[in-house]
Amino acid sequence: MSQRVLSGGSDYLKSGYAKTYQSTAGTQEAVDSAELDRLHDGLLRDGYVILQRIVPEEQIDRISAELRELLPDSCGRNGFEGTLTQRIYAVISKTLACNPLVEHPLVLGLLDRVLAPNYLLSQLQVINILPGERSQPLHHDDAFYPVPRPRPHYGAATIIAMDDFTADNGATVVIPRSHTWDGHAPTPEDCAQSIPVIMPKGSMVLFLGTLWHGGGANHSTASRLAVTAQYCEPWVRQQENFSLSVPLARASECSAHMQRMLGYSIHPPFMGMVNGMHPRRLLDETS
Ligand SMILES: O=C(O)CCC(=O)C(=O)O
Repeated sequence: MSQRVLSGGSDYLKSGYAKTYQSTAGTQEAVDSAELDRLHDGLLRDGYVILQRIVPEEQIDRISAELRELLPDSCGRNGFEGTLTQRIYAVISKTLACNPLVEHPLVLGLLDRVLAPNYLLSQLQVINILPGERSQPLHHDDAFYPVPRPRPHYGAATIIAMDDFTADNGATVVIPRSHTWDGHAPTPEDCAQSIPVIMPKGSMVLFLGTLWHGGGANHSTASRLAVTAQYCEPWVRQQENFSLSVPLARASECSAHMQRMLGYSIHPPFMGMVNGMHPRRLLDETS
């Protein structure tokens, strides 16, 4: 009896269900490819890159005003979330104000280069570090995928400054080039190499999931507001369960890029399918 074997190059493995619903991955507004090359080189070299003032100040102020209204009265539940840090979770179910930050063309352009097509949003949070907060334990974001380092990143993240990030108000701290490390945790000598990401509001830092970083201590008298979006490869589990946290009607209000990153997309041939079909069908059925 002759057995048939699925070939690695078969069209089935590449296209999956993407006939009616062609992927919109990589179709965002064009960005200057020379600028992308420069940023991409820096990202691969240092593990992070700062995108200076990429969101206009008026837009940041408008979004911040809305987010400040949504901040909870309570702070984090442990030293990692920060006992003097307010966090908004399930952001998309509460407001769409952060979506333009999540799908900024320059961010998607860079993610297109460091993650596979149809990468996903892994989580979206708002983080407000209050005066007196201690520094957050250093960590790397994809540490919960139990695959030993050194290894490629399984995700990437942005932290968007909604206030100026200064040396003393809780600016994110990074250890440059730590994305290439093996599995060791930062030593005191490594920690001495950490630097705060000082940037004006409207800027963001984009880093790979293997880069050691953390929220800084806030020694100032004002709070530090940030939006952070984490993205992941299309074949790992998202941290936020968007299928449950974002109702279909809400997802229908989002752009095609956001819908794709929330999970209305397929990683060929069929990761993400619903009832054997492309998940975008559900959005059509609700409209
Ligand atoms: O708030 C920050 O600057 C970093 C936060 C962070 O890395 C986290 O909560 O995982």
